[in-house]
Order: sequence, then C-alpha cells, then structure tokens
Amino acid sequence: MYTIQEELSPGTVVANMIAEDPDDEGFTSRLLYSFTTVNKYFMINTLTGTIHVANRLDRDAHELRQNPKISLEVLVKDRPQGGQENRAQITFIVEDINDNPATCSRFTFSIMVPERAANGTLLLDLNKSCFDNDSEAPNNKFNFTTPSGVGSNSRFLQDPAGSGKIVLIGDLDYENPSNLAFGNKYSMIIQVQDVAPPYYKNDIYIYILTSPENEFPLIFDRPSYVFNVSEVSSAPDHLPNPEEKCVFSICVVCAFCHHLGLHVASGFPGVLDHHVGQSHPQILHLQAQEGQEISETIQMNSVFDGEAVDPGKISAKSFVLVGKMNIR
Ligand SMILES: [Ca+2]
Ligand SMILES: [Ca+2]
Ligand SMILES: [Ca+2]
Ligand SMILES: [Ca+2]
Repeated sequence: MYTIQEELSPGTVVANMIAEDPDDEGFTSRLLYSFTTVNKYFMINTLTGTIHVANRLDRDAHELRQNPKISLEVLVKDRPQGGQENRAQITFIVEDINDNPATCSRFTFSIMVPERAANGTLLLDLNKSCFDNDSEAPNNKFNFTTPSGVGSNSRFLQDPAGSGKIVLIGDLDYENPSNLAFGNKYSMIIQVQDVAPPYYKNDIYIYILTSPENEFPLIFDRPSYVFNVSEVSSAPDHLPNPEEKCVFSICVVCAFCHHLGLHVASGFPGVLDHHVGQSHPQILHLQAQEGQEISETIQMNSVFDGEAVDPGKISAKSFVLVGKMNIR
C-alpha cells in the first residue's frame, strides 16, 4: 500500500516493483513487467518495474474524489523463452492536498436594507455563496476575516467572528446626519480564507444601501381651513388657498364627488352645484393620505348663493383624498 499526494507531476516515480528469477542467480534478471489492470493514472517501465505517474491525479474531482484508492495488478514474466510468470497487487491511496483556495460564486454583494431594520437582523450569510473544492478537511475548511470599511464598524458586525454572517448592529436612520454623511451607503471588504496552509484568500466586496421608509404622517399646518366658494363660480385654476401655502392633488375615485361637481381628474374642484342630489354635503372633510399614513382632517365650508349654510342642517360626508399635499 502506497500513500501518494495528489497532483504529482507526470513522470514522477511512485513505486518500484522488483521480482527475481532464481534461474538467473548470479546474472541480471531479464524480466518483463506490465499491468493487467486498465488504468489511466500510472504506467510501468516494462524492463525495470518502475511505476510512474502517467496522468493528473486530482483527488478533488471525478472518481478520485469518491474513492482515492487505486488497486493494480502487476504481471512479471521471464524472458526470452518465457514460461514463468507471477502477479502482485499494488494499491495507491491518493492523499488530498490544499490546492484549492476557498472561493465564492460571486465576490460583490449589494444589499438594500430598510432604514428601520432591527438590530440583530442578518443581512448576509456568505457561507451560502462560498465553498472550497478540496475533498477533505481541513483543506476544504475556510473562514472569513474581520470586515473593514469606513463607517461600517459601528453599524455592521460579523457574528460570530469568522462565520461570514453579517448582522446589523447600528443605526441606519436615513435622516440621521451622520448617516447622510455617508450617503446612506456603506462598503466593506472581507476575505474568505482557507484555514489550512498556505491560507489562500479571496477578497469579497459588500455594499449596503439604506432604503428610506415612509415613516412620518403628512401634516397640515392648521387643523381647519375655510374656503368660500360660490356655486356660480367657474372652475378655478387651483383651490382657494389660504396663505398660499398648500395645494391638494386629488386623485381619489370618489362615489360622492359628482354631488360636489369635483373634477377629480383635474384635481381641482369645479363648479359647486347645490341642486345636484338631495344630500350634497356642504362640509367637506379632507384627509390627505399617502399609503397607510392618514393625516389630520381639515374642513372646508362652502357658501352657496352668498349665504353661509348652517352646517347642522347638512349631512356631511367624509371623503378620503388619496394623494399628496404639496407644500409650496
Ligand atoms: Ca486537486
Ligand atoms: Ca482549500
Ligand atoms: Ca485538494
Ligand atoms: Ca428615518
């Protein structure tokens, strides 16, 4: 049984088969050697019995990865007349060496993280993308170096150390000035490294981008506005606008809007006609809504035919206006 390393160069001598012919005592034996087993990895010198490497012995691929044992039978015959022969078994065990660096399916990762992600959130597990093709431990074991990157140390941690698991530990608040200073982008370099000599390494680049969240409700600057609109007015270019501060973009499909003559598509109220419908509201509650965030309600009293309407006699309806409040 011979133990040899993988990846020996073709031609390397790995064994010597020596047979003797008692008939030739006192003379140099004249014997012929050969393999009876078909194999691609070794060849034998017919005259000397020396076994050489014939082809690449890669312990990490193909059949040698499954089974590193190669058994061969050597046949020796005497010559020139012949007539006598013998056979011997020889077995090679091909040993793994650390000839493959730890590597990854890709070396650049870009991750988008919401600004309100909780501390302790696992952002990236590099183990899922990295591997080492060597066939045996410790040659196929690897770990990860401490990540480095400006601004990253206080926000991200490899936990546990060496594991390749990148965890959020800091504040990613999009509006935080110190985060704004980094442009809400952080870059890190980490290396995947073999644990066995010669400690091959590969650089991995990680980019973490913060995505802003819609975390604040819209705010009107006053809880109530009063607009006086005559029913005979033609459609204005824009809502009467106290203090010229706010406009409302109205883009809701509103079942009651026709009672008010609101031109929904245009986003601005048109002529208010109090003769349309029985229960046309005089008091319009406006809510600005964006996503699920609902703002305060404001109230718009309309005045028809020059007379203020008693709100107590009117069946007021509420409308939810989905859209944006633009502050001028
Ligand atoms: Ca190999
Ligand atoms: Ca390796
Ligand atoms: Ca190997
Ligand atoms: Ca924020």
